[in-house]
Amino acid sequence: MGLFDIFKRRSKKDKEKREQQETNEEQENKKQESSLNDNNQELNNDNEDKNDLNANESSSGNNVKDGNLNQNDDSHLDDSKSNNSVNNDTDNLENNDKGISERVDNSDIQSHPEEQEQEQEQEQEQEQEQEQEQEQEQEQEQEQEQNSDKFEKGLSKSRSTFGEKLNRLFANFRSVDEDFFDDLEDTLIESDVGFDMAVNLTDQLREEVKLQNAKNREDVQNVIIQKMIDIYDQAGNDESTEINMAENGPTVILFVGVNGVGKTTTIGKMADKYKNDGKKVLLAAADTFRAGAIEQLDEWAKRDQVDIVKKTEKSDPSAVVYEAVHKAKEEDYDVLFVDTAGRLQNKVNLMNELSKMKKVLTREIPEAPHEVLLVLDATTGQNALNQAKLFKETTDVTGIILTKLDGTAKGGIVLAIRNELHLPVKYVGLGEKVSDLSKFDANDYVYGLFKGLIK
Ligand SMILES: Nc1nc2c(ncn2[C@@H]2O[C@H](COP(=O)(O)OP(=O)(O)O)[C@@H](O)[C@H]2O)c(=O)[nH]1
Ligand SMILES: [Mg+2]
Repeated sequence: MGLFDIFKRRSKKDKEKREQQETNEEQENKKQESSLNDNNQELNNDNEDKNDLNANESSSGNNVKDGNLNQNDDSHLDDSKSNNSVNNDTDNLENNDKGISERVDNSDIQSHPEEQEQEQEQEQEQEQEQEQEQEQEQEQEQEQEQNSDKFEKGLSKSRSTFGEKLNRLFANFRSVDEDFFDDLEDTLIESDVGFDMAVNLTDQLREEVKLQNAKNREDVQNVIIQKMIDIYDQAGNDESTEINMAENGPTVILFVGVNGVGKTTTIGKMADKYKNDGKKVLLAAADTFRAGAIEQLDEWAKRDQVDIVKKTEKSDPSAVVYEAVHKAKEEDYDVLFVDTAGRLQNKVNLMNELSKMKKVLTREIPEAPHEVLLVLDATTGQNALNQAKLFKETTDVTGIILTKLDGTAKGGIVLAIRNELHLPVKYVGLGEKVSDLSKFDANDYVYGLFKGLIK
């Protein structure tokens, strides 16, 4: 089954879920209304009961039984007083009711006190265990929700604009003519799916629309969305978004990319994640070009409470890497993150610098680096793609980290990366805070982009 079909099913399920939620809410409202009515009735009944009780009490003499009764009454009077949240008559009356039934239970307890106590203790323990389990489950659910909420919020700008643009295009649809395909091409280019892809895609769509003889708006829209998703799906075959971890010894992850894209920030965020997963993390400040860059990574190391290897400004980056990988091996670190400088003024320089670092790494750990993550700033659109091509030519990039997705309306870049670079996006940056980094789920993202358009 193709991705488009999966998305179609998902879209249908989402719709059903929404409708179900709405009916549930309606039912809940109705229930609340009727229980309010019930409560009122109970209130009346209880008042009658209470009157009866009072009548009984006053009519009987001052015997021992009555003494108990009064004591009990006093104690649950105190109970209800101490319970701050009890502030309406209904609740008070219910408490009184409970008091009365407790009193009946008490007489049972007196006949087999030890057995009852044991049973009660066991019950309490079980209840506590159940409560704990429920709390844990709730926490997990909340965490998941928060994560996808953050993802949703961070991406809402991309989604609305990409979706809106396509929507506008379809809304203006008159007929399948050259003007329509010109508009489609413009829309795709504006959304940063990449120039080549925009042109290719439009050509393929022209064919497909003809082939399927789509004429009305809905048919054409469906053909186009399906084709885009299919192309995206095919381009992403055997892409893994997992970070490749070493089987033994330290995993070395090299971060490359031009200045200002967010390498140092991403290392700070990722180090925190791995540290919280119980990993022993080491940072290497191999961007020695500016003192500020070393200080910035040092700040993150302090904040994340992880170790760092650094030297003075302008020292040889490979010397920093050497010291770091040595330390990582000797002292059993799990992960080593290497921050690098992103000077691009000369491709040969860049290539030399990166290959020197790699040589130093492989001498200590033959499989290292286990990942070379290229950091790209999503707000720079087509520019980011050009950078990516250059880095791909100079070094073996294994994955992409796409930052600043919170600040861009150009979500189409994700399609372009997959179609033109054939590199998996592994993480996305959704803000400047330590928690603003999410694992990337490509299908979730693309589903989000097209969600409103799938018919
Ligand atoms: N809004 C936003 N800002 C980011 C993100 N990632 C990094 N930044 C900011 O981008 C700027 C450059 O980041 P930095 O890590 O120094 O880039 P580097 O030169 O590649 O190391 C800093 O101000 C970061 O706070 C992100 O995902 N969203
Ligand atoms: Mg930096």
